[in-house]
Formats: sequence, C-alpha cells, structure tokens
Amino acid sequence: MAAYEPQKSDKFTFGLWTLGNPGRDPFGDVVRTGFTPVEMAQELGKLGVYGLNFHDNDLLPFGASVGEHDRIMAEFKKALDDNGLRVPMATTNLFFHPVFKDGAFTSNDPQVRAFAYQKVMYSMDRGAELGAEIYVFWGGREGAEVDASKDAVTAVKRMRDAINFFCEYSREQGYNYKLALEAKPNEPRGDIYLPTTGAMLGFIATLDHPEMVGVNPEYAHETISGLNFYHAVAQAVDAGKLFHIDLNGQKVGRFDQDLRFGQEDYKTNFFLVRLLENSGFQGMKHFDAHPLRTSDRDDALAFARGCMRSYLILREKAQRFDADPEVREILAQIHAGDAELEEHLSGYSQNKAQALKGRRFDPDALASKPLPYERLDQRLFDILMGVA
Ligand code: DIG
Ligand code: MN
Ligand code: MN
Repeated sequence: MAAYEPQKSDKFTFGLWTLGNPGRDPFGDVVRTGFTPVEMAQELGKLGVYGLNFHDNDLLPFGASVGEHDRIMAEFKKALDDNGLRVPMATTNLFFHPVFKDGAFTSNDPQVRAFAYQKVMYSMDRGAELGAEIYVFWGGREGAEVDASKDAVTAVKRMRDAINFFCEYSREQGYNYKLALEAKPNEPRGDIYLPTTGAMLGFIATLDHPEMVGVNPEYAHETISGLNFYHAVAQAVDAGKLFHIDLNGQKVGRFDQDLRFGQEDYKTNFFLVRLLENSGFQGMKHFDAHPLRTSDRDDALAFARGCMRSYLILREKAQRFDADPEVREILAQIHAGDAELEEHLSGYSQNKAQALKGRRFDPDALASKPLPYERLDQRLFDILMGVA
C-alpha cells in the first residue's frame, strides 16, 4: 500500500458541494464545470473515499417534482453502490433561495419558518432513505444586519423550537439521526446567531433532548473568529458532543475560504489531527472545502486527494511526535504530577478543603520551576518540517 493512500477505514467524506463547486465567487463567474453527484461517486470512489454528504438541493433540484427527485435518488443510489460509497450525513440548504434572505427558523415571517420546517422534514426523509445517521444544521441565514429587526432572545427561542421539533420528528419517524449543529460567526449574514462551537454547546443544554444533539465544528468558522480550532474541538470532545467535523483550511481575518485541508496553519491542524486520533474519534473526517477558483477539473481532483493526504501525513507526524524521545523527556518533566495533592483537586470534601487551606506553599520556588517550552515547540517545528 503506497504511503498516505486513503482507506475506507479512514472514513474520509466529501460534500457534493465540494467538487460540485464551479468556482463562482462574489466577484466572478464560474470557471469550470462542477462534478455531478454521479461523477463524484465515480471519481472519489477510486480514491478510497468512504462517503458523500449532501444538502437536499445539491442532489434534488429546488422545485422539481417528487417523481423527478425519485429518479435522481435511484440514479444516485446506483452510483453509490457501484462505487462502494455511503451517505453518512445529510443537511438542508436553508440559505440559497431568496425566501430565506432574512433567515429560515429565525425569520420574522411564520410562513417562511413553516416552509423551512417542511423543507427540513422532506430532506431528513430523503437523507434517511440514503442511510444518513448524522443530520447537520448550519444556520447560514440565521442572523442579522439590523438588530432592530429582530429580538435576539426571540431568535434563540425560535432556533430551540426548530431543533426540538426535528428531534421529535426524527424519533417519531424512527430515524437514527444524531443532530449536529454547525456554528459560524458571520457570512453571509452580518452576524449569525450562536456564532461559535462554544455557543452551540451552551444552546444544546437548553434543548428538550440534548442527548440527541451535538456539534459539527468547522475549522474555517472558528478560525474566522480568531479562535483556536483545536481548543474548540477539545471542548466538544470533553462534552461527548463531537458528532461530526468540517475539515478545511482558512487564514485568520479572511472571508470563509473553505480551503483544502492543511493548506494553512499546519500547527493547529497537527494538534487537531492528534486530538482526533488520540481521543479515538469514530466519526467521519468530513471535508467541507472546495477547490481554488484557479483550478480546472484535474486540479479539483488534486484538491480532493490533497485534503486526505494532508490528514494522513499529519497523522503520521502526530505518531512521530508522541514517540519522540526528546518530546517525551520534556513532557515527563513538565507533566510531573503529585498524586496525593491532585487527589485534593477533583471532587470536593471538607477534609480536602481544610487540608488545602492549611497547606504551606512556596510561590517563589514554584515560579522558578523550568518550563522548556521553546525547546518543545522547536522540536515540534523540526518534526513538522521533516528535519527531526
Ligand atoms: C457551511 O460550512 C456549512 C454548509 O456547507 C453545510 O450546511 C454544512 C455541512 O458541513 N457546512
Ligand atoms: Mn465554511
Ligand atoms: Mn461547514
């Protein structure tokens, strides 16, 4: 097996909108013919990809008849079967059609909110037909440019009503969905409600069925906020809420670039991959990204190969780092524990409180303990750059 060749066991997945992207941007027209769902199944099936994901309208054209949708579903199912691919995740496009210009679940118009509910239920039905087990909600239009137009507390309540409704719908239909909420701070709206993964974790606690709902953090979205994506994912892992993840690349302070995974910031991606691997994450390694506008169809396939290759290289670097003698020596030094004292720091008791209150510390001696973080970080750099 050649090095860095994706395997089904790696569970790499792509959204239909990734290679389907024709390269249009707010300042320029399409530059290439996007891959159709069947072409994606054929091309990505050859690359060891595990599955394809979709928004309803990536596959089923908005406004087409149910009969036409049935025909397309049958064709797509055959392509999936012929190429050994699954559909682990589905989601709804609640952001492209003008009807959602002021939100879907948070729209001021109850008819728009009701239409969004209808669209989600139909899309959940179709996703279940394809075997999807994760249902993602990204509220791209759930936001505001004019806060006078909408009470922000009412907006959160409407989001909660919607997610509670779809939890009940999934249970009543007997679907095996786990719902994954995806945060983004802005774009396309001036400000989007529930803007970070942390905000989503707080929101989930207010739901009727919090056990059914987790998060789908996206690298670009936390990075747009200037946050450390590795830290955001770590909190989701700790909470048992990392149900799905959107992997891509992003520069800080830019619009949502959805770049190839690993294209920017190798170090954060290193710690992210190390966390996913060492925490035993069993979910999909999903790429929510698209080829550069400068890419033709051949280079678009290089984008897909690159997303997976970058992950596999970083996985090997993480193993190399964890096994490195100098790294292990430094971590042993800085992680030197004190089992007896640490016993007092987790799980309250009156005895522990009294013991800590009465304990004598030498702050100056503690402050003088060496922390060779420069040496440690340089060692990581050497490993990432392939000179160690
Ligand atoms: C944007 O990053 C969102 C949409 O692409 C989709 O709703 C979700 C799926 O991963 N990510
Ligand atoms: Mn994005
Ligand atoms: Mn995403």
